[in-house]
Amino acid sequence: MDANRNWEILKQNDPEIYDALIGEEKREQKGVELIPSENYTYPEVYAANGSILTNKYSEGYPGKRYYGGQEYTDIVENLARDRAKELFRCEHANVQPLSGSPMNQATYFAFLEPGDTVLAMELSHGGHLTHGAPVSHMGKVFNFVRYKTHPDEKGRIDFEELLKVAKETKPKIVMCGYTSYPRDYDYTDFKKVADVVGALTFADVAHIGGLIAAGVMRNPFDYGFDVVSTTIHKSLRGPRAGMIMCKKKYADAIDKSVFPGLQGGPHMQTIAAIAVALGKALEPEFKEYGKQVLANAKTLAQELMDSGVKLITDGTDNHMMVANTVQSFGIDGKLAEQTLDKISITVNKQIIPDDPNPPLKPSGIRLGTPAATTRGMKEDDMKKLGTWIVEALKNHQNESKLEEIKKAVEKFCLKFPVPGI
Ligand code: DSN
Repeated sequence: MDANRNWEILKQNDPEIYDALIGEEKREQKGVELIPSENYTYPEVYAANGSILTNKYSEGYPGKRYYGGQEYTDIVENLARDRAKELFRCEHANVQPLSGSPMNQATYFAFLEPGDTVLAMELSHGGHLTHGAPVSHMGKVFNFVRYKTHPDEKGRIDFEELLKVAKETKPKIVMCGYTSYPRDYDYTDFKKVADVVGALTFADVAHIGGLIAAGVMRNPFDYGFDVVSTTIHKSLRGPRAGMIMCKKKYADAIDKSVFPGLQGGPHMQTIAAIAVALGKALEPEFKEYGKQVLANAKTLAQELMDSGVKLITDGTDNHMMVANTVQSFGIDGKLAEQTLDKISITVNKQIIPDDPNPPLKPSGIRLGTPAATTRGMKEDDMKKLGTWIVEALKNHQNESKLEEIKKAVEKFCLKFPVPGI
């Protein structure tokens, strides 16, 4: 398959966009993405996502649409839903959310009235903006009571305290999920808290959806969770999109909340690409991929810690780690991100628990291994990346040293092709 097939038309007719795409292609190939929420998708996903389905309006659901001409869109959406159900062992899947934030918004509105209470994780401790951060619309509509991780005990959540808070605040939803928490959850504890106060259980597994699908991290449905949301473009390696899975008894509420509650016409080309990615995740190789993502994360975390880097929670159980760059190198996360950009290693600046610094100049960076693993990198490669990262951050003022490391990084990365390029 030639993923660039349609680019010739762009080259002829829109050279400015063509040049930007070529630039991005080169950037992705010569460096490496260590942002834990990013990945390199499959050539088949590019094909489906850039397909003729872009032309079609399909409001509604398979068999119940508001427009004619749905014989092929119904096939596509049913395949995506069935593959999601098989992969996550769930009773119902809605594959229409356009991305992560809308999937969570639709979930809240399926079960809550404005002002209702949700128990969710504090942003700086690893939660997401849509888990009630005051700057998000969700934080204005609902009453989020936000819990924190324990500062000294490897990120443990104090469930006795959580139960006390739940009894006081009577949430309708007990929520767990994260974007910068390097540990796994024991879903049993969240379920116990929710059961005591009669709340629904909702896990946002946006980051680790692929690792759950691969069977290498716990699946909230195995612990009786009611609703689980995930993005498709992170560890699942699919197109940019979200999906909501739930018990059958909540299917109607979720479906109505996504459409017509929040969204209009679904992006059928993306739903075709979701089906493709979920099909890939059902293949045995995906299990190996998941195992390697975790093994790579453990190795990179150990390499960094052995070099004296302070990691939040002192390690990782998943695909990501958060490093305190102020404590480790005396530089904020913004400067650390810019320094690593100079050596073609892409990470993102990151707030750390109760960060005294602002989000655009926080105290840390976040790193993860899903994308590097897709390129075929293994444990020894993680050790090399770890060494270059530490060397660069220690020498952030030495431009010639950074140039030297960049050359080594780019030579190394070119040995690992980006799928579809
Ligand atoms: N932007 C995603 C992430 O990087 O984790 C979540 O919003």
